[in-house]
Amino acid sequence: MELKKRPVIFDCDPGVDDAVALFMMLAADDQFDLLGVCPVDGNKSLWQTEKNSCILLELAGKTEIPVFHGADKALIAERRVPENIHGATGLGGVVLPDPVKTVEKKYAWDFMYEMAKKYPHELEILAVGPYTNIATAMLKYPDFSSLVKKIVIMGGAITGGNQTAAAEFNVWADAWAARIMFQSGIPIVMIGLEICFEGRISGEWVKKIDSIGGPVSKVAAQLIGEREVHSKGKGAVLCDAIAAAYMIDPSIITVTDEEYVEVDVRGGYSYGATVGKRCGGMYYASNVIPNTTICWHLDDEKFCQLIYDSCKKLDDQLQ
Ligand SMILES: [Ca+2]
Repeated sequence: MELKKRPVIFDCDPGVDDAVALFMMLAADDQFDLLGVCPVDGNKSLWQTEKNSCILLELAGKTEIPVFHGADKALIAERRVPENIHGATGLGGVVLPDPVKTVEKKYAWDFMYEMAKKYPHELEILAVGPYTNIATAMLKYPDFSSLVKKIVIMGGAITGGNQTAAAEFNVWADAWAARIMFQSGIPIVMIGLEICFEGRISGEWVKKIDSIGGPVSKVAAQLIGEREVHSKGKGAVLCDAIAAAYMIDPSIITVTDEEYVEVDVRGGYSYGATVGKRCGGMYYASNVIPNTTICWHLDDEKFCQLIYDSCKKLDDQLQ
């Protein structure tokens, strides 16, 4: 008997690491029913993240998966422009043809709500860009949060940010949206910056992925390889791919804890910081209910193997 697949939406801003995360989710088609891709303004402008989503789905031969029209700016704040670490197009130095595939007319938040109603208490969201689409669904549809099973995010940082000293990019880019999401009551699994810097992809792994030889593997190897070259031998960091890895095989994550996370939206130096309160245990707050599972450590070898296997599977499917 075929096991029931987990319904999931991929919310993203591709983005080099978003691209690899998407490949991983597409390859896990025995486990997931990937209902749709919801790009958002983030690493690049919305039109570019939408275009990149279509390009990547075409490359992987998964054009049947719809892409929905997302938010082109943050909920309240001015658009916050990121550092240019994903290259001019968001996909590093990778050059691919313009897509034939087009974006659906439906908005991402309306699609998310429809799917939450269709799969009550089953729908999972993997969110690896700013959380504007998700927060919009929460604001527009008051019962949305009660219907979603879980949100796995790449975002946040407990011990210091990357965009600012306090804030990680995805949260900083739309801190109000992040705050609404963390306070929604939906269980959140957080792949924060701390674990991202643990997941390192070496030059050896890049060569192995490249040697698979298919179109997906070649692109993945180039995307990861460009990061690896600049890592001074430490290995490429690919944050969003760790969030996808958690979805596919949570055993890759070796240490977690439960915390109550709040987002600072007051402005000033700590704007966009995710402040965690540890729950349970002797020295931790005992009177707060955790809203977030924070992932702290991972099995790096298993993580790299999963990226390799995912690329290989997609290329095998293309043959
Ligand atoms: Ca991203």
